[in-house]
Amino acid sequence: MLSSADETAGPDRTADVPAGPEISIVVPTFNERENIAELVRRIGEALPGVAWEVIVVDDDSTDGTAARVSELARQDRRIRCIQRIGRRGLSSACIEGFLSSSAPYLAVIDGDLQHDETVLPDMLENLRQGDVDIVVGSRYMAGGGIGDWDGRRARLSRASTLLAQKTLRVVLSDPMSGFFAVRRDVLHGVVRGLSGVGFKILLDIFATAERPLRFRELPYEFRARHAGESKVDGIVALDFLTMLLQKKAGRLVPSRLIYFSVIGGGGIVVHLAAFAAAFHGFSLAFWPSQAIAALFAMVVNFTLNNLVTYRDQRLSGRDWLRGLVVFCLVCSIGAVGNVGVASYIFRGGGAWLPSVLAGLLIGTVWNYAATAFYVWRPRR
Ligand SMILES: Nc1nc2c(ncn2[C@@H]2O[C@H](COP(=O)(O)OP(=O)(O)OP(=O)(O)O)[C@@H](O)[C@H]2O)c(=O)[nH]1
Ligand SMILES: [Mg+2]
Repeated sequence: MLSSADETAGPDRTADVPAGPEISIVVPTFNERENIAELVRRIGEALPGVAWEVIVVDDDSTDGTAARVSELARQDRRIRCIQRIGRRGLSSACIEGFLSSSAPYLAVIDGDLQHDETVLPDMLENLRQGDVDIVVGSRYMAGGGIGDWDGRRARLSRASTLLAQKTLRVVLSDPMSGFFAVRRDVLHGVVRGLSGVGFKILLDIFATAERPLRFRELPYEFRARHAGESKVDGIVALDFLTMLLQKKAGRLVPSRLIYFSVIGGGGIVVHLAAFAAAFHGFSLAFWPSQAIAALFAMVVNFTLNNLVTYRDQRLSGRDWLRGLVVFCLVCSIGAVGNVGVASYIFRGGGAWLPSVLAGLLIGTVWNYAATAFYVWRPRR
């Protein structure tokens, strides 16, 4: 129980309060429950005498990763967990982990023990020397390696490395590496320009920096995953291409609008196919065929946008159903606006093609803006 003096006093400046950590090691996780204790143990073993902390940024894993981290944190104050609800994304998780740190040095390491934590002391020492901004673990330099990847994965990795090096003119041997340590001021200098999309945070940092970053690469051998499953899928590849595009083209057109429009365009094909099936296949009358086709196209559009365009804030369960209903309502208003604008321009003497295109433009922008607000409003 506090005395009244304790209640009014501020922190006791004379007490022996330990200073903050020298290095924050950010671990992005999604379903890594069985790996995290071993990872923290190995980090501790690799960094004796160093004031480190581990910040796990967990995207609401279904296997109880965050609860496991909290258990560990109750025994060791150098461990903490940021739990993000309704969000996904390795890069954005790293950024949020970095921003929660007050340490002068920041590192990232995967949660599945594939990165070699024994390289961390060397990374830290290089940053302490002060002649580099960032130290990168590389699988593609002498002494490094990609472990037991099969031929297909190895070829894909090589190809994306080459693509990243050529398009963004990054001279790193392994720009796709997810294992690096960076000075705090360097990270804070670029953080507002990061795209934060997908898996490739290192590439994002290099492509965003206004001056060339001074870097050093240290080799490491990529290990086999300790436990759990990989999260790499086709969408990771799509995210990678989006990030390259954003870095080349700037942010004039949001990547979500591009996905939304492409999916919307594909919706016309879906509509025609569904109409043909209903009208010719099931011999329904014209208007029910058209209504079924419109509804079907909207459900497909909603599903694809939820899977791809808004993959970082995917709706599920009851939210999915609610989202679908609102999506259909919003897009119906968009369709009325589309027809109204096109007819107005056409009646006013416009040629048919510009009239139709103007209607499509208005309808798409409305659908995009209104669904972003009413269907996938970010929970931040
Ligand atoms: N917070 C967060 N972490 C993620 C997400 N996706 C992956 N991760 C974590 O990022 C790290 C790398 O993901 P992995 O699936 O192992 O990807 P990888 O190492 O490139 O590929 P594999 O060799 O197949 O394991 C792991 O610690 C994952 O748990 C995500 O959406 N959010
Ligand atoms: Mg992995």
